[in-house]
Amino acid sequence: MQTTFPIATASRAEQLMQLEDQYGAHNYHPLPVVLNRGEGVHLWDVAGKHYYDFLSAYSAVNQGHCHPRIIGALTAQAQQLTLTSRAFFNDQLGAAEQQLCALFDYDKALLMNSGAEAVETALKLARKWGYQEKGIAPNLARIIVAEHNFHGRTTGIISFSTDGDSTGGFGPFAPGYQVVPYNDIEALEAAVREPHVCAFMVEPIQGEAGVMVPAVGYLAQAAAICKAHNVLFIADEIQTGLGRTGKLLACDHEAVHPDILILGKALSGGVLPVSAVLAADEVMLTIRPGQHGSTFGGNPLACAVMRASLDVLVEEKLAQNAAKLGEVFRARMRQIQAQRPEVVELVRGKGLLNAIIIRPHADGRTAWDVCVTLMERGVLAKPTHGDIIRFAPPLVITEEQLHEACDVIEGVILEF
Ligand code: IF1
Repeated sequence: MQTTFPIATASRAEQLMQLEDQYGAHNYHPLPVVLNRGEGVHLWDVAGKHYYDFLSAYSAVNQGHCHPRIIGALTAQAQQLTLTSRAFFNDQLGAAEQQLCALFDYDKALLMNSGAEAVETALKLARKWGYQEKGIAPNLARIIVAEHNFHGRTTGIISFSTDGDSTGGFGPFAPGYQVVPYNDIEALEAAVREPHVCAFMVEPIQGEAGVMVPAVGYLAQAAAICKAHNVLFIADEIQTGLGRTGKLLACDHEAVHPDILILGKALSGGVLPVSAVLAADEVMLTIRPGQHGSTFGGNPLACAVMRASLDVLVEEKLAQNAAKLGEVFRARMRQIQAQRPEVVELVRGKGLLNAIIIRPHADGRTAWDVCVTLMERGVLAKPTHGDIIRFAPPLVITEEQLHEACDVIEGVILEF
């Protein structure tokens, strides 16, 4: 037996980061913080230091970390039954599907796991509908998507990505997609006229692109144009849904009812990968037994967790809190921008999905450096595209906590 005596006094955090670096694939570049506990809006690192979470695992923990009611549902169901496969019925799935359909006003729900799987499911449904209902000739169906989209990482989905990092070195790509500029109604109208088009898929606010909020009316007009041309309107609300933007769905801001709705992330309160696709019978029933599925999709554990997660969203009025505190947050950020316009170029967002654009400092420091200083002062946020910082705390945050975090952000930016 070999006993090791550490000579260098690397901290536990440094050792853990080194371990990931050595044994994990290098497909991420995290901020140097090692977390081991979460509760509501709070996170703690391995040294016990406290942080406010302003990323919420990319909006998967809208209900806050380790929500007692969701963890209660998880542990109770985990001791009862976790997975049966869809070869058999289970006593959790039907009620979970019913709750989804009632809450979002659809005929049917199809449960998957990751967001990307739900997107793939929606694309398959749209094609099937295109051939069976719209009468598109075999293998010619086309799906319109928006420039700068982010819908996931599968080879199918990256086939219509316009981001070089997502696509570079991963070809060949699947045909059948057409990219139009985001927030451009004329371009969409020209594209959907083509008779082989079965669907238009869009993020109501583009998350990865940097929280791009389209013009008021874009979603409603896009949905109307799709309807006029017998094209399905697919909303990817994986990131924007479930209260994040101040309504249950971002589409609700424009009273749009997508033909296919895609949900993920906060559907489980960040506890398990749970995603769902919702549609009317006319669309959903085009897929027959054996034509699509998943080993874990709709498992009893996921269903129990999802039901508790939806209950928490509704009963704790998290969308309302996001709407109210989003206004407070943007007002604070605009005050900071007014004081330091040479640092903060722009503030944008809806509800508690917001971003600020940081002008790079003459000495070369960027949004990354702002995030590192924020981290040192106890606020965790993620830089993206070099100059954008996304701020998206759990929706359970209180006004007092929000102001406390804004004070930190203000201090860091005023000193930048
Ligand atoms: C990563 C961003 C967020 C999504 C929308 C589908 C998916 C996502 C609108 C796929 C996932 C993620 C995945 C994560 C980073 C992330 C992200 F920075 F890319 F934009 F959230 F802000 N549709 N978004 O946002 O869902 O399969 O991951 O469950 O590193 O890939 P998934």
